[in-house]
Amino acid sequence: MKLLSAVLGITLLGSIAVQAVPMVDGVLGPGEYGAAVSVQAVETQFGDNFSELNAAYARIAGGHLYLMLTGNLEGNFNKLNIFIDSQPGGQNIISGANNPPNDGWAAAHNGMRFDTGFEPDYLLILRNGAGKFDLDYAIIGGGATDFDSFEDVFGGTQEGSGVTGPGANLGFSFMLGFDNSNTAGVAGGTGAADQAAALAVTTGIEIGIPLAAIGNPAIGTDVHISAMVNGSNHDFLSNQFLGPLQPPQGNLGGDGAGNWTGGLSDIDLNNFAGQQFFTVVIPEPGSVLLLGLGLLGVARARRRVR
Ligand SMILES: [Ca+2]
Ligand SMILES: [Ca+2]
Ligand SMILES: [Ca+2]
Ligand SMILES: [Ca+2]
Repeated sequence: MKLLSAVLGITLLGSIAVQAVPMVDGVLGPGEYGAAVSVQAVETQFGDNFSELNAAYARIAGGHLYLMLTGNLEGNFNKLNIFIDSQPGGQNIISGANNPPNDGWAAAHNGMRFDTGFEPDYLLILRNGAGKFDLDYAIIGGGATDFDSFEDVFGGTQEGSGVTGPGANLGFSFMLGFDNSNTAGVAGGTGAADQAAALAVTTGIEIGIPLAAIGNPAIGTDVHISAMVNGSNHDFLSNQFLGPLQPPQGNLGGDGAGNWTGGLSDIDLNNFAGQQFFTVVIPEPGSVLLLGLGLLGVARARRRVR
């Protein structure tokens, strides 16, 4: 029984090391997430410590997808756009006509093409400035009212944490935290990022997204996510994407070469090396418990051998 007790102890420690659910406060806390699911590969040309995406962390727990993107978002209403591919179908090429009109995103994105295999179904838009932080949620390919806009989530400040009320159109509530204090991470430029520095950043944007808001993806589903910093009119892409662009790489702008063209119709992410999305797998419910039972099974087998 000694070995069994020891294994039980280890299993218990393992359960304690991973918290039940992350605290959505904009800080990558101990035990909240596992290893990064994506790390920045290129320095930022959109403002060092103003607009940079250092790394992404994800966790499925309590009916939510928790997402932590370490870095900064400039308080000039630059957009952090998070496209989520969690259902069959979707728009590999964004349509300017067949989308909700919120924040003017669809008209500006008309014709933008994602990497082959990435067909987003949902979009979150995050932005801050003038003493407030706003969040938009939209169904890609949805009708005129298939979105909700949540203004001033933190109640009069650009940083903090809060929970939105249920959306007036679609009824979902989102948890949101923003800590913009990072002064390290990737440097300014267009060269290769210092990935160790990127992984050392523990502050930024943290979101709790109800799984129901992304169509309740089935167990075992690969949810693909493409996050990027865009200009304040959705029409000038930075070089800060997760999954990352590859160095050397400057801002994409509207034409992929850093020029403003008034829209993103010339952007085709297939023309840029690597996948500008990352993957989160929907786990079995109670997989931590199953891991514990598995360890017990191993312990019992070992006892029989002895
Ligand atoms: Ca946290
Ligand atoms: Ca930096
Ligand atoms: Ca899809
Ligand atoms: Ca690509």
